[in-house]
Amino acid sequence: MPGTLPRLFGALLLLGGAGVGCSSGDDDASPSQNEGKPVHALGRVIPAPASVEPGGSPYTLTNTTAIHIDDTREVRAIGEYLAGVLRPSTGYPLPVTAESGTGGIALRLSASDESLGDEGYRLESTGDGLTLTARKPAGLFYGVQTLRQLLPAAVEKSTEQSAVWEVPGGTITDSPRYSYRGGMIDVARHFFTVDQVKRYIDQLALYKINKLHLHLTDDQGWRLAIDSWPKLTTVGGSTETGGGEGGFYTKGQYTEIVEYAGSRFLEVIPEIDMPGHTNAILASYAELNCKDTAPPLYTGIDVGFSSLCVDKPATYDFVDDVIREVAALTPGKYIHIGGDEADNTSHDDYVKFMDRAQAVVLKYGKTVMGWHQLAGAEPVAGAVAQYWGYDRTEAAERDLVAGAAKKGTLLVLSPADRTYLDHKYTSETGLGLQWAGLVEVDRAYDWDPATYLKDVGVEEGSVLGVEAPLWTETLATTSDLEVMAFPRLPGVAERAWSTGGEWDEYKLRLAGHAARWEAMGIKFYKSPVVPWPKP
Ligand code: IFG
Repeated sequence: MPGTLPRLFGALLLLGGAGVGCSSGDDDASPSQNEGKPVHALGRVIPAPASVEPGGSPYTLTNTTAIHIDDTREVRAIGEYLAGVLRPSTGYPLPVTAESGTGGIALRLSASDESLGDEGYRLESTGDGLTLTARKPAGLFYGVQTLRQLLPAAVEKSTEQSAVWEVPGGTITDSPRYSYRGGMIDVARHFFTVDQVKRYIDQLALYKINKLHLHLTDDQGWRLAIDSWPKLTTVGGSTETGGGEGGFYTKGQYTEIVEYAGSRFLEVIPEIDMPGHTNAILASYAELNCKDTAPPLYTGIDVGFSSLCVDKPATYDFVDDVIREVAALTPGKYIHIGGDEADNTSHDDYVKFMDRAQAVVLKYGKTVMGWHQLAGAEPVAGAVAQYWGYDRTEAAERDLVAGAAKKGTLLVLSPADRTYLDHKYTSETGLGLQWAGLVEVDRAYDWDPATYLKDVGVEEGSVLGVEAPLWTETLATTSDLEVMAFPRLPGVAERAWSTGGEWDEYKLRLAGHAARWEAMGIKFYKSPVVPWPKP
């Protein structure tokens, strides 16, 4: 799947092509050949931009640089966000001003270039100033993420650094391949606080991810307060895998996550996993069990043993109450109803349940999302199925998904042996699972969402996007999350944003990001397959 442009710039990076937007005085060979000094070439951004035209003089930030904005709330917020990144490390005042002025950094909205779409942007860097132009605020936000990566990694430090704050000269014109670019965090197996989720949101935003799928409920825990069923959290939220204290979000805290994600242009997609993965529900309310007896809370890591009682009317009162309250808290388009591993629910019961659960989601004005087992029921029009198969998934299961796609169900691709960030890199990796095999950094990158299910007849048009799930059976801390997400997350984000791209070129860009993660205090796995700069 040859991506001409990134590969071209990879080669130039290696050859040190003069004027390839490398800032003056910097060695522009690949990181592994330039003693690890960062290479500021326009072509080193992740995800790879659609079009990169290096040339002209670099733009250098100084203590007189201002951030010029259109005088709207959204653009001002993006200007302040950018200043928030630049001020601590440069020590410059970097005023954000709606007053007209030349030079400096300009953030402009303009409807003139249709080709930029809702999330695209143009970045123009010249000796006289740097201009970011977009049709929508999201595009400006993504342009800011690119701008960050064009500055020295030290810009990510939270203390003043002495560096030449230079952006290579040239123009980047960029927009995403897929509109659905997701990261999932499983806060059910292990609970993660609002601040821990916010930190992950910031990391997802660095790589232009625009969906945060929150896996809020599972056998081991229920993590969102529901007024009409309070024991879901007081009982169901009281523990977690391994027997820890668990936890849950109040409605206010969930709203805080939603709003923070929104300020980074991520839409939150809450998942209420049903009818399987429901032990926390059943342990909280005896009356929701077929035999009116509640099972004990569960702190292990088995799957597939629990099922809601499909024939009980109370079950549907529960589903209606929960979806109603979650929908009221969720400004986004989707509610994810899970549907995976309902091994203790008969096929007929599964279909019956998913019919009724989907109808409730529609009743409250949301779009249905579910794991791809939804294809075995009757996906409603507009439903999105999240595919989590892998190389050993049986043809019959893949055919089922392809059948649903042919009838209009859109797919979000999360192949477990490529995008499951909870999987071990190698057999030496202490954390993580490996039921789908080992997922080294190159394996997480080396696949093409457009053709991944082509062999069962899934057309490119059926693919809505890509998502990287981070399951937490074995992950309990922020550093656990980060060492599994980095360095694989950027590669999945590139599969979601960019077209093409080959490992041998990408790995050079990826290697250059180590200095950024170090500057941000992000713990990452120094995989031997990546040519990290020499210390
Ligand atoms: N499969 C389960 C998850 C989690 C995962 C861990 C899905 C859709 C294995 N379901 O992935 O709950 O246990 O890798």
